Amino acid sequence: MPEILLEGGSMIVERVELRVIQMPLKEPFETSFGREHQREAILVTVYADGLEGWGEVVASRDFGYSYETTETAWYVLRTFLIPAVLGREIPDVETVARIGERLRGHPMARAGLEAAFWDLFARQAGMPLARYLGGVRDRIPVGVSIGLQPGDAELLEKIRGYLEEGYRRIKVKIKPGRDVEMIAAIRRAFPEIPLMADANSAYTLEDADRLAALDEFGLMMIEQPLHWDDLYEHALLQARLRTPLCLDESIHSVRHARAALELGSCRIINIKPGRVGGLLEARRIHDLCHARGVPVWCGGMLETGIGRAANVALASLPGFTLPGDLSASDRYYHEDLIDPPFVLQPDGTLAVPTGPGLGVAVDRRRVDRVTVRMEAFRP
Ligand code: OSB
Ligand code: MG
Repeated sequence: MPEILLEGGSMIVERVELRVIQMPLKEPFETSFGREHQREAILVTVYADGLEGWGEVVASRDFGYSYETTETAWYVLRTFLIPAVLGREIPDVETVARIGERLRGHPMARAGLEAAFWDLFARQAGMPLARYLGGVRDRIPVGVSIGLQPGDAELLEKIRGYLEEGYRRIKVKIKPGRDVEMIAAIRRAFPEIPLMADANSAYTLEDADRLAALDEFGLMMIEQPLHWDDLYEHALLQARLRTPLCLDESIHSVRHARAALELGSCRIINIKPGRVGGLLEARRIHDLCHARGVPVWCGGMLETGIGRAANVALASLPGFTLPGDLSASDRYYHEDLIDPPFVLQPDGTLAVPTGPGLGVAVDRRRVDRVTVRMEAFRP
């Protein structure tokens, strides 16, 4: 009997592991919705076809950015998603995405599982994930997202440090009371730098005049000023601003993206695979925007190197024309989970890994050290 080769990437899922990890951040990260001292996340490992694939679930311990938390994602993964793939023959990533779509929500849980399959299928094909996705870049221009600081002096100091390291654009967090005067102070110190502000839904339409006062500072964009699932009021606001709006929280799918562009809710989109249910939907949003000439960039959720590697691969697609929130490993963590870590290149870029799949080696000893909960699933 000739050996039966499973062609076209089909694979049978032999085992899945979930781990909750807790990674101490080098410094706390504060936004308008809260302050994080350590990054809690779930790592998903899928074993199939003699290979392993890794994905990161970017939900946090607390809600705030979205309704998903580590606990809700763990529940959804172990109760619905893992049983749907375990022991089954999976022909392609689209199948995993379709299973996830039946949930009508919980995008971060779905995206973490889907990412592990992207890693697996790209490895099986012997290709770097970036190329497997259709990426064209080998270096990704990156920026840095700076959390709210105790005062302007601390913020200016941080900005100076990151610019010296070579970051290509600076994003600062704003909220009522820490906006116009703070941005004015930044512009006095750094008149020319590519600068943007992210409000994480801290404002309402009643603040439109205050937000319009930001027009004079030449910001690249204002990210997500209004309610986290709103498109209509952002359209009303955009009509009153010269500065482009960029949506983050409000874009959950390619349908939302299309609606936002048709309504004029934004002129730029921040794409995060976790927020939209996975890399497949992220790529659909990219394709839509690319076809319409709308710039996109890859957002971040303080990922470890595992989630970062997937984001870097995504950002290698041709429409990612703006620097992403994809900073080097040492901007977040003393020690990343991958070896080697992501390092900022002298030209302000991250190099796209060239090995198969995510193209980064997961350091299992480090993963073990930060794991606080683990469960393995077999058929
Ligand atoms: O709104 O983009 C955001 C981090 C956690 C949750 C939401 C956001 C962020 C960031 C940091 O801005 C991006 C990064 O460097 O990973
Ligand atoms: Mg944001």
